[in-house]
Amino acid sequence: MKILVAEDDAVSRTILKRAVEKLGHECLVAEDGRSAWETFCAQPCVDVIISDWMMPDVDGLELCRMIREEERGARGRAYTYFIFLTALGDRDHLLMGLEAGADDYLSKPLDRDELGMRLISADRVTELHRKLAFQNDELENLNRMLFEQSRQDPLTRLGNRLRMREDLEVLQSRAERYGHDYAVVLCDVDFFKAYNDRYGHLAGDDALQKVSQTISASLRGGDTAYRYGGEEFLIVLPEQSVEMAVGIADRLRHTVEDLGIPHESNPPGNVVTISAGVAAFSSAGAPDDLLKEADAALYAAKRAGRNRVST
Ligand code: GH3
Ligand code: MG
Ligand code: MG
Ligand code: MG
Ligand code: MG
Repeated sequence: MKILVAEDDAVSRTILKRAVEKLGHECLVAEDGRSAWETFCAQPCVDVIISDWMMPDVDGLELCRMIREEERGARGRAYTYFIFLTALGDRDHLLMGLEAGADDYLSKPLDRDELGMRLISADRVTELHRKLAFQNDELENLNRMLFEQSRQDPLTRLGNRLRMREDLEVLQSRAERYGHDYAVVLCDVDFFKAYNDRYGHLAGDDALQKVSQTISASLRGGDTAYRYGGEEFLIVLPEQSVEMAVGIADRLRHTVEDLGIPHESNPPGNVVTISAGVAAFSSAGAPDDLLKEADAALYAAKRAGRNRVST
């Protein structure tokens, strides 16, 4: 273990350091509370602090409180086992020390066997803390992973409806509060049922991946595509008017068509195409109203012959 000894008395300090090193530990020393604190802060990890009580400036009690405070605040700081040095008959100090967050105490004058045993128990406790911290990290990683997975569509790797909802809520409140408008484009692959019937479901999956990749690759930084449903994608365009969104949607429509994925039942070009409906934020509506509007526009695009953009 890495052990920091804080002791203002030079003789006691040397004796303690020798004893600690003889037990096979690494020993850092500080001649008062302040320099102990500085050493502690400069080290990524100190397993044990053995601290005298009476020291000039920052005493042992204050040092102990500072350490515990630091552990509560700083993320990733490992637990430091704190042992007070107490002179015989120092019961009140001992109680105050334990209350301040000390784990254990050592009585003065130093008993080497006692020191050895106290450090064994320190090792047990710090080991437990390390394991707990490790498991906590693992749990946090798992949580992050689950959070991401629950918001991502596995086939296209686009955000799913849940992520879309959350993002739209944020955009909506920004639009309402600060007047940052946004537009949405609802895209739908044309005659996709027929595509599956003709080429098979796996080829259908493949086409959806290609279309979604092409769409997200064609978007600018702030714009986002989501998988809205089966063969439907929603594109969210912050700070865009309807007119600009129509321009973007039409460009996307062309890009998908240019992929040239054969689709015999989609005349006249006989390649996979999309239709799109565009709607923009209006101060009156909620995200749902906007989606309804985009859906109605999409329906109009389908009725007008597909492979086109409507508002
Ligand atoms: P329209 O031009 O009017 O949109 O016609 P459509 O055939 O595309 O519309 P419809 O809603 O009738 O059919 C959608 C099809 O999309 C049906 C469904 O099997 C297919 N689909 C939805 N999700 C997936 C998927 O993840 N993989 C595959 N392969 N097909 C899917
Ligand atoms: Mg002292
Ligand atoms: Mg160990
Ligand atoms: Mg559809
Ligand atoms: Mg369709």
